[in-house]
Amino acid sequence: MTQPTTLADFLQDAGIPAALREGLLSVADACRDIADRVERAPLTGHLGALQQSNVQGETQKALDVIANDIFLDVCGASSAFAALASEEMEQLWAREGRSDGPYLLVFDPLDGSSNIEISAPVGTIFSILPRLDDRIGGTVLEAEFLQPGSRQAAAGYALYGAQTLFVFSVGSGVAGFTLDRADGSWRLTHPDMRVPPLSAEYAINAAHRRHWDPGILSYVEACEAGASGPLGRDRNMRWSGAMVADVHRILVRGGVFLYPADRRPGQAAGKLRLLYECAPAGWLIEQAGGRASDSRTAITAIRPGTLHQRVPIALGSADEIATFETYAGAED
Ligand code: AHM
Ligand code: MG
Repeated sequence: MTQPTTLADFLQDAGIPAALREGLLSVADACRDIADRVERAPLTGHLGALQQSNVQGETQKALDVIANDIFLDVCGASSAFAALASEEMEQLWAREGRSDGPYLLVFDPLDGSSNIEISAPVGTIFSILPRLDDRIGGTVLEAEFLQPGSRQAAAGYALYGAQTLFVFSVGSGVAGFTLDRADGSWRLTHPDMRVPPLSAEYAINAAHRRHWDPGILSYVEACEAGASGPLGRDRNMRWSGAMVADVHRILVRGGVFLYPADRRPGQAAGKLRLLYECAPAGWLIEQAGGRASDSRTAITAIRPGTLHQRVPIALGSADEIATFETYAGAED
């Protein structure tokens, strides 16, 4: 059997700017290194939590910090990027003398890291944003990162699961590559990924049901009612604990993923972060024919006010998100 196309060849043929190609290859290199560290974590003593928190007040795992450091080493050295920002760093990070990079990189280095010690899937999410021409060469300002998802030059994720995958878009569809451990190459295995329009699967952490607003509750009750309810179809629920794994399932098998706002302290805008979790995931789903919404507005239309802003999110098959909005968007 002929070997599938490599990531480098795919990017060469895609006709995208050389700097974007270089930036994407550096992200893929970082993800390959992270995959190795995730796989070897039980052998290297890196399964557990550290005695420290990140800017969100969440306990950091050893691998959260290791994965973040890999991004700084690998992508921080790429001439594509003038500065980086991540879930694990309170402020942006810029390497001295690299302000001429035309792009900014934002990322969640290890999404779903509570899955690490149970050997369940974890992932990396990233987004590449353009700098304005008249800013290139100047000191990077935080305000430059605060762009709506519709402005992304590229976005994607790596999934460290049964296989290691690298899935991304440069604004013309979504393609997925599998890591070939034999030679370390990424090979095109999922060309032109499209969200299937029909699916019977929904994903929400229903342990928080008592804190939901009425619109969320009535949508989930409609899902639970199955064929005899208003949505007219029996459903299954799936919740992986890592958004990357849920987004990947939706790209392959359809369905919806919900992380709504709720009435718990600190959850008034949900849990997930706009800039480096929801905007890239939402843009990918749109690129694959689906939709992502905060229940009224497209996720990719929302301009972040801060680096670590949270946003409620529903993403998945376009028709199902439209149905969800009729329940959740009509609540006040
Ligand atoms: P993290 O970036 O700190 O890992 O948090 C994000 C994760 C998502 O991957 C996942 O969908 C969600 O948090 C799970 O939250 P919960 O523990 O409320 O089920
Ligand atoms: Mg994380």
